[in-house]
Amino acid sequence: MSVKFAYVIAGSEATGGAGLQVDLKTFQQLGVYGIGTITCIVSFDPNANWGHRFVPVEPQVIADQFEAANASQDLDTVKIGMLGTPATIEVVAKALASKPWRHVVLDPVLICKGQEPGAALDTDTALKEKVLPLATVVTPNNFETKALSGLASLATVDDLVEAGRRILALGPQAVVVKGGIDFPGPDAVDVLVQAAPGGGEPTVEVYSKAKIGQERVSGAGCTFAAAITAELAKGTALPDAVRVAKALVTRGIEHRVAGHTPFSTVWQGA
Ligand code: PXL
Repeated sequence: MSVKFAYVIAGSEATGGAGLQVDLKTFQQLGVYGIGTITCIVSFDPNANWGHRFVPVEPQVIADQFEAANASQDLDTVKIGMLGTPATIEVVAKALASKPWRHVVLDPVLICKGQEPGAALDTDTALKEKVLPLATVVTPNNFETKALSGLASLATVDDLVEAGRRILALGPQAVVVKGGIDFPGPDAVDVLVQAAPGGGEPTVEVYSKAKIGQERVSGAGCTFAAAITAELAKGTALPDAVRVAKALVTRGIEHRVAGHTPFSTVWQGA
């Protein structure tokens, strides 16, 4: 049996509960060989309310990692996680455009606590213009969905679908809108909106599972997008990849791990 590879370009998160560490754990859990490129280093500060300390990796060092990773294996499935600065987005967009991909899964991590609001806006604009159009799948959370779609309220499944259609118009081939904990009602609802191959009406699929608790669990979004990436790397069709990812995240939240942090984190090994 031949080994399947999944590649991730994302930030390191020092407690191991989010970012690249979680992506690689998820890849392993789903039986694919993970290769990662680090874009930035986030070290929460236990002496400052666990706020983000953020250090970007030099653009040339990101380009070097990309070169090493892609020379070592024929990678065709990549997840993009936290990028963090316009300079990072520039180098990653250029690297992505340098070769064809079967799948580019974009987790559009927009706001990171601890970043300057002005810098964050530049970063959001650059992500929207330079990386979003390269994505075959984008997985915005509730907040990111509002930011990308311009919809102020996500109160119904129809709102999630409409937001997905609007984000589709920005260039990706498919959108998984995650309602998450902020979506009204007892269920965690995700909606897959996929462009039709011939340019007709987009297809829509709704995934719903009962919410587990009312607290945000760190690493859930990273795990979800990484699981979709791992499944796509294995050749699973997107609607089934989303189903597998949702089941894995649900199980990971049920078996979440507490620490000295104010939030618990997903356990990929459940
Ligand atoms: O969960 C979003 C996220 C992604 N990537 C990195 C992070 C975080 C949140 O803390 O630190 C590196």
